[in-house]
Order: sequence, then structure tokens, then C-alpha cells
Amino acid sequence: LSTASEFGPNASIRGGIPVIFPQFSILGPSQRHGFARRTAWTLASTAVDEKIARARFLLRADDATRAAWPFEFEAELAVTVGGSQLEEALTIRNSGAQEFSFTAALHTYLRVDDIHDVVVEGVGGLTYIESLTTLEKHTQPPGAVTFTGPVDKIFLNAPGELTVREKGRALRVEKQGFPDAVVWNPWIEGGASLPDLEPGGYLHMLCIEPAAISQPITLVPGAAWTGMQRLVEG
Ligand code: TA6
Repeated sequence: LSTASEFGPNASIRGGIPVIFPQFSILGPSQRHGFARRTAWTLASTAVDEKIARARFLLRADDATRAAWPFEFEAELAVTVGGSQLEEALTIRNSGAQEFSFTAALHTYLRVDDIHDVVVEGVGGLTYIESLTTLEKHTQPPGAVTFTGPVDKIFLNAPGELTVREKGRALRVEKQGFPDAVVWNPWIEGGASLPDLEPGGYLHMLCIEPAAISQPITLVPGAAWTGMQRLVEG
């Protein structure tokens, strides 16, 4: 979480795991990265077992969401935290009478000690898109992703498991239901242009985002889709 992050109505939070729905970035007529990350969700339930805490959050279509995106939906975010694991499942239901399509992501901000020492394993050889304006496809060289400048890549059909490794620490990032994975660090200039990222903040952050971008999800009335991620340390 950036110490300069804004909180309040209509702000998007620079940290944690903002929910990107119903539009990833500029891919559509709606606001950048959609409205879900700027909207207050309702806490639907909580439970604590011995070592596991669970919470469910809901977001339903209302006049404000209809003004941005004219469909009836119910979004549910189920969060489970326990031991060295964090799991999140995002379910989108079509509660209306009209079919709709959407793109989505769990825009996960990971805290890292120093981005120079970080590598991401599991995307070598994959096809990726860098520019959402041209949608031009590139091939990632074999081996791990290292960080020596800005990285903003959407890896298509990414595997269900990636690993973020830094000195003395590893995090497994698992996903299901989301075909793509975004890897983002804005680096020096990009970070400085973000008013809600503290000076030098790019050094301590890495976004790894399970995403449905290259193949939008289409739901007929009554249908539902679930995408999940699990972060496992160690
Ligand atoms: O998911 C990566 C990305 O789309 C980047 O292009 C980057 O600019 C970022 O999200 C953050 O977007 P935001 O609207 O939160 O500044």
C-alpha cells in the first residue's frame, strides 16, 4: 500500500488488490479499469475458524453502475486469509435479462524489498501484449522476468502458477479462471508520474495480476463466472 494512496469516495487505492471490473484499462467505453475499484462494496459475511478468516463482499448494479455500464450484475469477492496464504475468488453473475461481456483483473500490489532483486518465473516463452492501443503481440524470451526498467506486459494464456522470487523469499501466485496475467512495475519516471505513489515507491512494488483481458468473458442471463487467485508464501 502506497503511503500516498488516496482514500474516499471514488478514489482508487494504490495498493492491496483493487478489483478491475467490468473493463480492464482502456479496453472499452467505460472508465479506466472500470468502476468496481472505486465503488464501496457491502460486507456480506465474515467467519473465523481456528486459523482461517473469511469474508465475502458484494457489489450489485445500481443507478451509478448502470450509468457507467448498462447491465444488471452481482459481483462477489470471497477472501480467505490464513497461515501463509491469501485466497480471493471473484464471481460475476448476470442478474439481468441481457447478455453482457466484460474484462476483469485482480490488480494485486505486492510489497517487495527491492525491485532490482526480484524475478518472476513462469512466463518465459509466452506471448504478451504491451500496448493496449496497438494490441501488437510479442514473445517473451525464455527464463525469468527481471526488472531494469519499466515493465507493463499482459501475458496471454499464462500458466496457473507463477513464482515471484527475491532475496530469501518466494511467493507462489496461483490462478484459476483468469486466462491472462499482467506484470507491471512503472519504474522511475512512470512511478514519479503517479501522484498517489510515494517518491521511490516503484522500488518496493510489483503488480502481478490474474486477468481476463484477451478473451472477454460473456455471460448469458442467469450465468456466472468465477476467477480466483491464491498467494502462498514460502
Ligand atoms: O495493470 C497494469 C496497468 O494497466 C498499467 O498499465 C498501469 O498504468 C496500471 O495498471 C495502473 O493503472 P492506474 O489506473 O491504477 O494508474
